[in-house]
Amino acid sequence: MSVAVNIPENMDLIYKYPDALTEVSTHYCPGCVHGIVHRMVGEVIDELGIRGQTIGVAPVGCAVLAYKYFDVDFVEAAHGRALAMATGIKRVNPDKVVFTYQGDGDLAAIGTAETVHAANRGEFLTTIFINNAIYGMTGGQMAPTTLPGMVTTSSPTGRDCAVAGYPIQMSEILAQTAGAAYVTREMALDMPSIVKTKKAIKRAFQCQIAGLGFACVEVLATCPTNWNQDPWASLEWAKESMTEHFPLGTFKMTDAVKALKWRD
Ligand SMILES: Cc1ncc(C[n+]2csc(CCOP(=O)(O)OP(=O)(O)O)c2C)c(N)n1
Ligand code: SF4
Repeated sequence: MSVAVNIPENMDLIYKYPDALTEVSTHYCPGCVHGIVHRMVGEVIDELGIRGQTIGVAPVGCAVLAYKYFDVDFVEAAHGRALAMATGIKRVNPDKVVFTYQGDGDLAAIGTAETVHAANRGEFLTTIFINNAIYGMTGGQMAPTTLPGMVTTSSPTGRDCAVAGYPIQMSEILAQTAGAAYVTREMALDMPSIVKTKKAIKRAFQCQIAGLGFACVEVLATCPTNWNQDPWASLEWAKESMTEHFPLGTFKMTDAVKALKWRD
């Protein structure tokens, strides 16, 4: 949906609301990164001119209402099943561009099997994986990605890795699968990283359009509400603490993906 803007004759419009997003306020908390990543995905869909052929799959988690925020066809998957549903959609509609948008509870806990096998099968799908190290929607319980010692509502004395295991590194795991073509971990915590993450998201969509295999962009994000931090503090904390356990970087980029001419 386009937002009407009156531009004076001597000026050009250089920045506008993405057509691929609906003109509604989101329910996300102040300082939440979900809205920023929605915007990036919307801009990428616009820039690639694929709005009419894109189908999104929403998770269960705080992004459960993603279908309301994107002006593209969308379906809602059961918790963790987004990549199973996306697989079916893409296989019967190979001409469509299908993406999933998932949190760490959805993708890396209940949906681990669906995620690993979709990557291993090399499904022609794009996954946007928001890692905020916690279950946001349900009140801040420990996720598989929760940092060692991190206090959550279900680990009130801090995550004890001897009992609860260690923060699971999904990008490193997915990069080991034969079917993955492009796997990268980025963050959306300041302007430079937001610009870089948008480029990665664009590559992940282009990877699918070129039929090169499974692509996943993990985005380190915040959950100020359940971290009990103000938005600014949460950005700094994420940059310092999350990157220690989740190093940024591209873990897999096949030669075919490298050879693509990126339209950044
Ligand atoms: C089968 C099933 N199990 C558990 C739940 C409860 N549940 C809803 S959202 C969620 C976790 C969400 O966390 P995450 O995926 O990290 O997303 P966030 O809210 O942090 O963006 C859980 C456990 C559910 N809805 N369905
Ligand atoms: S609970 Fe956390 S992840 Fe959910 S909208 Fe609020 S800040 Fe974002």
